[in-house]
Amino acid sequence: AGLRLADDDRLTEVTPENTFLKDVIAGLSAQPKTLSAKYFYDAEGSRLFEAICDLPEYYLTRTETALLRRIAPEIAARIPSGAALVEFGSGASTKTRILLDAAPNIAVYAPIDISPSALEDAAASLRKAYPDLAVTPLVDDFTKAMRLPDGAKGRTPVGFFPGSTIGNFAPAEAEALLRQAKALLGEGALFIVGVDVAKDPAVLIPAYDDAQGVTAAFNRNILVHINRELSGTFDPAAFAHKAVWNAADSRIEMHLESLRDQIVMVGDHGFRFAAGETIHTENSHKYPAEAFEAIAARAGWTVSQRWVSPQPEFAIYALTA
Ligand code: AVJ
Repeated sequence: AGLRLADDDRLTEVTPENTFLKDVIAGLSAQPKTLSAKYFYDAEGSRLFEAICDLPEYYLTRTETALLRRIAPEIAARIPSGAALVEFGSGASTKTRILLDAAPNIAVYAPIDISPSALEDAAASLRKAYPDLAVTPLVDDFTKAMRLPDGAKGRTPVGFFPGSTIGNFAPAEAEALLRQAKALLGEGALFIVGVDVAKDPAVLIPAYDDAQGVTAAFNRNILVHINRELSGTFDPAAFAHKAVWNAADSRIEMHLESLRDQIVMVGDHGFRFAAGETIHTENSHKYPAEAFEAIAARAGWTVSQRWVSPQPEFAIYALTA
């Protein structure tokens, strides 16, 4: 259900639009109002996210990239020849190239992403840069993907889940996701997971509230996405971007705060906002190493190795099933 399958170049759009609508109606009917972070990633949202990755304040991407470059030979040594690299939430597939360069014995690259445009662009540029690599993308919500992309069949799958994307999920959801990934990748599989580490809020807050306002535009773009796809009437300028550190839950939260009393339509559903009322749009959980390792263990994985960058700390884990 809801699978959007890739053929050779164009990815066909068979999104269950009503899932998006149902989720938005439910989220805006809840108290407090909430929207799922996965709906940031239309074409513009994917583009804005790539711009975030280059911001001076957003240490995550450059820190993880530097760490991955350093440890890539160690990871490559554990990847069997002819393996299929399966990436969850692959976006522009930039970090993937580090693994592909270090492990030319990877035969298949099977990325899963919710954004057809991002996946198409990434697949095209990877096919060009790695002519011997089979690239078999799958457009899907990776939390719902019940099967591996076609190209991974009959190959040893190696999972790759970088970027601290897992931080978008609450600990119990992260555990369920890791358990599902284990079922998908199978017994004996290697799973490489990148996770941001809890640190001083003075470092965290600017990473999610940058001086140029790119993150603010990314946050508001979820409203533009709703307007376009679900006939919404949001005025994005009537919502302020907020990034807050929730110490009790060890997470950065993003919210959109209504700047006035207003009523917004989504299709034929109306939603009332009081001035100051917020929509909770994202959680980015940050884990001390022991906390993440406990979750991975509960999900049935063995933590076989952990690498942590110098400050600002970012962790990459090698899990084995
Ligand atoms: C892609 C989920 C890892 O939480 O840091 C970046 C998304 N949100 N700036 C993150 C994001 C605001 C990002 N993840």
